[in-house]
Amino acid sequence: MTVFAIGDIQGCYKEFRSLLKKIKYSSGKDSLWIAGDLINRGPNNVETLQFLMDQNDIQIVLGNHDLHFIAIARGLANQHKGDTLSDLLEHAELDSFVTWLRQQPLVRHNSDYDTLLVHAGIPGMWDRTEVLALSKEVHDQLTAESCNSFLQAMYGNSPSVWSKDLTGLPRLRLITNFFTRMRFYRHPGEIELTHKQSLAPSGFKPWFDYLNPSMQKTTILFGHWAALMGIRQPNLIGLDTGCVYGRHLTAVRLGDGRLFQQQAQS
Ligand SMILES: [Mn+2]
Repeated sequence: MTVFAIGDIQGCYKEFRSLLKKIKYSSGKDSLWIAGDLINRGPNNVETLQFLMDQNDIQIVLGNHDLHFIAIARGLANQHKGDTLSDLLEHAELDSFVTWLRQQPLVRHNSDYDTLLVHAGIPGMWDRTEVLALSKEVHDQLTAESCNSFLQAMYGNSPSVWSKDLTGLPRLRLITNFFTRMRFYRHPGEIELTHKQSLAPSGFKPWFDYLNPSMQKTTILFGHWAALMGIRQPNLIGLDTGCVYGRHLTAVRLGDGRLFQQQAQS
């Protein structure tokens, strides 16, 4: 079995299938890890989800676009300018798409490869045990019957400073923002959510400049930040290379770390 980690597909189904051909992915034999933002902004969201849901060995984490889609599908938000979710929202299988996505976590740890898979990043103030516990707090909300109050409250940029004493919806919103939207961070616990490029705003640094000491041997695989163009550092692999913006879709083969890319096709 070979494990391939793939960045933000965002409904770019043609490129996704071309990339799978390029890496000689074999369903039933190989494993796919997908770093979130499976859908939105690209053209073929239905085909993308149907294919992913059909794979035997697949590990998904949720991104901000996936969460946004769940909220829209449950009538709690509207499509934003540039969203392309109508193919899913008007599809007869809408309920099964939403049910499947709601089962997916925000962070996954794999002990065979000592890797963390996350959409945006892992802030430096949390050790691995805390990361998995906090991810589970949000996962428990999403899988609960009463997930609407969380989905309605997850939007927004505040609070921006973490405290163990935060409770309720503000706590869940900040945890979700760290794992699914973060780019810039100020140690020990402040998130910055307005800058999308690669240059840090004053006082902040890219989140991965502050790795928790418990992560020294752990590899973090993440997506979300297309402007980094697939950054590679020891124990850090950025997988989002902006396919939906006309650049590339990227896969990394775990084990030897080899990189494969598919150029955007249209
Ligand atoms: Mn994202």
